[in-house]
Amino acid sequence: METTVILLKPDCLAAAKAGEVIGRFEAAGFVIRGCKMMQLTSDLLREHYSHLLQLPFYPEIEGFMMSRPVIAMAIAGDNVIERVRDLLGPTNSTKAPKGTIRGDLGKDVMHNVVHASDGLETAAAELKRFFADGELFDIPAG
Ligand code: IDP
Ligand code: MG
Repeated sequence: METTVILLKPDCLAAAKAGEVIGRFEAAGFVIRGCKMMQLTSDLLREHYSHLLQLPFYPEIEGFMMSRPVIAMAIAGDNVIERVRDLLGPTNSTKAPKGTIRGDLGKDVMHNVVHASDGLETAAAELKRFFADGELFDIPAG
């Protein structure tokens, strides 16, 4: 059983779509192991998006991600990392098929509603980055 890290981004909360997005994860059978609201900081984002730091639009991404608090979640299930990425669709919302979260709710490549871990190693690193011991629970499905 894998666990992945989700961030409901500022555009998701601004559009009052948190419930819809969480509902899609619950409908897919995933179990919520952790959930909290947080104001992201520049330091945390520079670590989280270290693969984008050199890009000219990095400051815009940081500004967007700090523009209001986000909801961080840890959700678990079989193959959840890949399956959640499939539910999201590609990074660019304008290229995401209808029926995916980004295709239905996203605006463009930056305003794309949800972050999700992209592999086993990043999921492990992100769990440590966003959740302290005691903030993650082992909850049986069903
Ligand atoms: P991902 O969120 O689909 O894993 P990443 O390449 O890891 O995509 O990029 C992280 C976030 O940075 C994206 O979700 C998006 O918000 C933003 N981003 C990525 N590429 C661009 C771009 O070309 N222009 C503006 N923002 C971008
Ligand atoms: Mg990514």
